[in-house]
Amino acid sequence: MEVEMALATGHSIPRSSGYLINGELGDFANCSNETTHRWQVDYGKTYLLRIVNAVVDDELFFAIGGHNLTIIGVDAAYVKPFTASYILISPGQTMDVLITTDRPLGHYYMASRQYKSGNNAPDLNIGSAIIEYAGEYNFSQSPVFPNSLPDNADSVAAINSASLIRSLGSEDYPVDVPRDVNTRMFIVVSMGELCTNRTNCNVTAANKRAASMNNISWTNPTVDILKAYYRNLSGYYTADFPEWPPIMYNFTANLNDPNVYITDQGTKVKVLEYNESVEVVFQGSSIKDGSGVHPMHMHGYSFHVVGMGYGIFNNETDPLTYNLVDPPKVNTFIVPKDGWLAIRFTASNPGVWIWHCHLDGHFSRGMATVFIVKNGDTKETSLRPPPSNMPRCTGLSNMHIRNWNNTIRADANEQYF
Ligand SMILES: [Cu+2]
Repeated sequence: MEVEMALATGHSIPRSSGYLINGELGDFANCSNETTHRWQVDYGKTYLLRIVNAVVDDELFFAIGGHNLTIIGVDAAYVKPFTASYILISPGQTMDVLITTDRPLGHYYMASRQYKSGNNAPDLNIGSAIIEYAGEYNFSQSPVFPNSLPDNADSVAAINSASLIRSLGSEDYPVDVPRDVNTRMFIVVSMGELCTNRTNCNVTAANKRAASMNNISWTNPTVDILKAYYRNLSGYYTADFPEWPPIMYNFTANLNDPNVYITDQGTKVKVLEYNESVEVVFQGSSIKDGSGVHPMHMHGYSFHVVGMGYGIFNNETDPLTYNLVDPPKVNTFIVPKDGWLAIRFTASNPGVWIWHCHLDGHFSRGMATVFIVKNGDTKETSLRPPPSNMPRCTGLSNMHIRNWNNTIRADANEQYF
């Protein structure tokens, strides 16, 4: 309810009371140190940790007292192993991490802390769990805390961590990053203000905070796009998502100019041919004091991160720095605060796929769009039709699917196909 009210009124979504590790707040929360998650390990072994950031609206730093982390996989793909004293992990991102239990017998904290990239106050909560070595020993001190856990606002630590990720890119596991690009898009991800009518934008009371891509704030249609597309139903979306922002401006300046912050609502999609190779450069923006990272997440695909940098993307010099040798292949990656991210993918998975910032406070306000990828020429390269026994959503007449402003857009018992 609080979230719905915040979205309806344009305020920030409320914060949770703390960060959990395997369901427990841990020793640094006031109420719960008796139930802190504990994990017993044997000395001299190597353990695999599968870590997912399931936090709704925050990037996290994560570290383990006294132990290094060896990162071997990201988003279910192997990476060149690298060792670090902490990681940055985005909402929705997954990491496979090895730790070796070669420290003195004792107790060690694993701990997570928010990476605060925006201009709001940091969340000082720490989520923690305890690793306990098995065996006979006297241990009376507090568990060892990871001093390597970066401070909340340490953007250098955050971007350094993200930039260490590389795909295997070896002879046995070559990269399949597109070298020739058919379609290029430049998408500015920004905060903004929504008008009830773009021609009447100076009615301040009617304005609402929005998040957008190329000044389009995504609006859910009343009929799902997958259904509308494959059944040729018109009127539910338009295929005119812009490849560029409406105007170019000083993206990293905190401008307060309606020409750049006014945002349209729309259900605008980008249509791609089967197997088209696509490059998208996401440019972060500071307008409306909205600078911060955006963990961009794509459904239906993993994409290659070919470049990342601070400032405004330069389309002549920055492509010269692209990594086409061992770019990470992931489905979520951050656009740095006041920076840019360049990704490439081949549109080989037909269907209707949403792209969105994985911070729910931004996603809910419209930082999303949809790619429709057309079928190929063969049955194997085409989306299969829905099965004849596709269940209908019945008996859920009390459930509604809601728009961002809390109005009801559809009943959940509407048949999907
Ligand atoms: Cu975002």
